[in-house]
Amino acid sequence: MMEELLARLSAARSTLALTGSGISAESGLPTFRGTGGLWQTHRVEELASPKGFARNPSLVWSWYNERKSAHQLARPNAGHYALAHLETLTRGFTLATQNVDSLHLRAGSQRVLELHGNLREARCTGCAARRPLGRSGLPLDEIEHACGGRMRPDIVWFGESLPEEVWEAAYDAALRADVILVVGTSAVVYPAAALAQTNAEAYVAEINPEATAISGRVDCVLRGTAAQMLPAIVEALSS
Ligand code: BV8
Repeated sequence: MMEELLARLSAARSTLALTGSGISAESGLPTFRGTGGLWQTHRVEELASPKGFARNPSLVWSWYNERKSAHQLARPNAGHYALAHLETLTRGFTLATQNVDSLHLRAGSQRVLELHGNLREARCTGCAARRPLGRSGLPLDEIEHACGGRMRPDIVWFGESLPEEVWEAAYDAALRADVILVVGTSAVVYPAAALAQTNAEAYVAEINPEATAISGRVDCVLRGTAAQMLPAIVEALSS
């Protein structure tokens, strides 16, 4: 399995990596659906949705402020750094992440598409105002905006479309990819999960300690963690 993946990566004119919360697990950040995941400990439909925000903006911001503080304390792990290194070793590399923790950027990845937004900024629901988030997010007494709108996390919630230019770039990268690495995602959230299945010609490799919704449809399964497998791939390509 690994040999063929290495050969394909070396020969690839274009490579796409699609990541999910699993790549940040070894940085100490909880995933969504795993044991102890955010969806186990929180009623996410109330928190990560436009309706939930409209109903109780302070509760939603308290949750995102908690996550923002955790992101600040977390550090990129060997998996994040390996993808940043892989970008320099392969041609036409694009990283599309579902994560909002900015750890890929902090690890030095350059071409990063944040499919579900990020927790670096808040934006107003009523006008074009945006503002950076502090280390612990947004003070709850600053949610209401002067225009009458509310500051919300710059995140894509369920039922919301992904940022058009980001989605177009990711979809185009998937169509061009000779190799698609799918790392640390349960592949249940669309349209992000579709990126792994859009291009029948691509060689798709999944890196995940557990089986996922697409394990039966990929060309290569590396059953291990991101911080184990990705450095091994980069090591082999660099030698
Ligand atoms: C959309 C942001 C068009 C918030 C998230 C009905 C109405 C409307 C839409 C839908 C509908 N029915 C279905 C849909 C589509 C819906 C969807 O996909 N629903 C699913 C749940 C069925 N999608 C949407 O709504 C999207 N928008 O479709 O727009 C539209 C518009 C209007 C009307 C109709 C359509 C928007 C999706 C974005 C939602 N936002 N989060 C936040 O972060 O707070 S989703 C959330 O799930 C996160 O973004 C997360 O990244 C994403 C995916 O989860 P994963 O990252 O995969 O995490 P998970 O815990 O699931 O898995 C972790 C994996 O890591 C596991 O496999 C585990 O084994 C592995 N792992 C663990 N440790 C490690 C590891 N791997 C490697 N190493 C390790 N150490």
